[in-house]
Amino acid sequence: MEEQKATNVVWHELSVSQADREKLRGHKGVTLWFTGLSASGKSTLANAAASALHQRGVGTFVLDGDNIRQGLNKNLGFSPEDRVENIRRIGEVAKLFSTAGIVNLTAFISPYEADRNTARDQQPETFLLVYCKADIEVCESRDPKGMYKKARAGQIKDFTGVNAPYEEPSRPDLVVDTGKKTLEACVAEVISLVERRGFVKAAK
Ligand code: ADX
Repeated sequence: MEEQKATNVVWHELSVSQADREKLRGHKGVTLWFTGLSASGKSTLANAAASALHQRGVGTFVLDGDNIRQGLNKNLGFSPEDRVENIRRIGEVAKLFSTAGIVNLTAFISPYEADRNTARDQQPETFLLVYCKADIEVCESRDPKGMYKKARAGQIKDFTGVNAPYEEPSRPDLVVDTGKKTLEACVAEVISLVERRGFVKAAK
């Protein structure tokens, strides 16, 4: 965890509480943290699940690695230290969204178990880890951005799965077989998880 640099800062209680916001919306805020290799289907699944929930009147927001790395985290690369900071910041942003009463879906490789645990510790009651499990061969055959090809050719260093590690989650809340199952089946599993855990009411 980052050290606290600023001194003389005092926490302000907000006048509208998380419970107030959740009552207004009719559902709770939660982070669905998708982890998995590049091209395992994290963004696709997060977006499809967000669309399905949105259609039911649930407030959603997708935080996506490739997008966040062009804004908030544009000063970070892919060294182990930068990936740690990437995930720490996203964890804090995700927590803000949960506090705001939004179902937020994060799509980051987040290759390190310790960092995912940090993100969970930032909001233990409102954090669900979804492992998008797809073999590297499947991800590599998809290769939508041509990244694996470049990495194999030595043009990208520290590329997850090729020359940088991916640590499989030891205690995910859900494992989705995004390598073999259809998108619809994967979405249904994600929706079922948020319903089962009581964040969103089951569809009538
Ligand atoms: S994370 O490891 O820090 O969680 P993040 O999800 O933000 O990664 O970014 C991954 C995306 O950045 C990939 O989908 C890919 O398009 C791109 N990328 C560029 N270089 C790399 C690299 N060395 N390793 C992994 N992904 C990379």
